[in-house]
Formats: sequence, C-alpha cells, structure tokens
Amino acid sequence: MEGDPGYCCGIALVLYTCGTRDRYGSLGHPCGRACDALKKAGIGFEIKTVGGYGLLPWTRRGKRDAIRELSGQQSVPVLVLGDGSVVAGSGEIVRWAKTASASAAGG
Ligand SMILES: N[C@@H](CCC(=O)N[C@@H](CS)C(=O)NCC(=O)O)C(=O)O
Repeated sequence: MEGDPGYCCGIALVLYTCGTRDRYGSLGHPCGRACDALKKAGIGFEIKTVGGYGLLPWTRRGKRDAIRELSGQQSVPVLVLGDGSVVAGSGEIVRWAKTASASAAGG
C-alpha cells in the first residue's frame, strides 16, 4: 500500500510465516506476534506460508530454501521489505514495526 513504511517501488511487504500464519499472536506464537505488531502499526503486508515443522526436521526439506537464502537461517517469521531488505525473527520484526510506525507518524 502506498504510504506504508517499507513499501517501495510498487512492491508490498511480504511476511513469511509457518502454516499457523497470524493465529495466536498474543499467546506468543512467533509468526502471530509479528503479524500483530505489523497490524497494530497499521502496516499492510502479504503473508506467504512456508512448509515444514521444527520438531519434524525432514518435513522442512526443500521447503525453507527461500528463507535460508533470504535470512541465512530457516526459521520464520521473516519480513521482506519493498526495497528487498530483510528483517528476521519476531523480536526484530516487532521492533521494526514500532520504529517504522513512529517514523511514519513523524516521531
Ligand atoms: N526466535 C524465533 C523463533 C521462531 C520460531 O520458533 N518459529 C517457528 C515457526 S512459528 C519455526 O520456524 N520453527 C522452526 C521450524 O519450524 O523449522 C522468533 O521468535 O522469531
């Protein structure tokens, strides 16, 4: 969305999550927490899910290659900004969302 922090060159933000997507954010699910923070900050984004489960490593085979290429590790959430830069991990994404919304508000 034009005007959103992180939106660049006609490209929206993409948040890679596990199959649980944006659910259980307030209950501490990392992908849900990242989604909650972006929504609270009024930042538009598209969710793309990746397959596989950490507890069943063989289920991830070939399904986290894009995440590894983007972030050098294979866990999600991973946020890709419109200019191609990458914010990895729920804590970093929450921090980025707070800072981005504060700067958009002129603070
Ligand atoms: N410390 C990380 C943990 C993230 C995490 O555990 N993500 C899960 C999905 S919600 C995951 O990708 N686990 C590893 C896996 O499924 O391979 C964060 O808070 O971002």
